[in-house]
Amino acid sequence: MIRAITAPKAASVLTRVVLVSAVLGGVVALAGCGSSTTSSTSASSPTAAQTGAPTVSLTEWKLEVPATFPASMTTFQITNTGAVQHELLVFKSDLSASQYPVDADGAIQEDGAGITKISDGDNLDPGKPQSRAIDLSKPGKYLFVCNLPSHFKQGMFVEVTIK
Ligand SMILES: [Cu+2]
Repeated sequence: MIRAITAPKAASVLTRVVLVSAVLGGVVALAGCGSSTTSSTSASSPTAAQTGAPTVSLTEWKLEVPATFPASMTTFQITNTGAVQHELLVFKSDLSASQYPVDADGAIQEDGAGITKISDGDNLDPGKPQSRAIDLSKPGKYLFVCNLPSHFKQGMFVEVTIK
């Protein structure tokens, strides 16, 4: 602060140069923008892939997530692109999905024998994304699943291996 006050002339010259550059730069940017609007519209919004966060996509009746990860504590971007509510649960277990304990309706018994629930969260309304840190620091087999009534039975799960 004090140093800036002792050199007002240098500062004002610099300011002018910066302003002129900004104006010129703005004109160039506008011109460039005008000529390329049609070709660049699809790349305008950053995706989760670009920011490095893995995504879990939920829809009827499918859950999409990469099947392997390196062991880590990872923040996932969870999206519901379907028309009804979904949820994301993560279990750790040596069992394969077909061996998970289920109730009479085919839903996973979330505190059943042989499986450990490591992540749960609010149900996701259609179009409402959720960001959640999930502890995948231990190597092994995991199940990413939507366990709303009948959703597991209809195939909303992915077996994930952490290495
Ligand atoms: Cu679901």
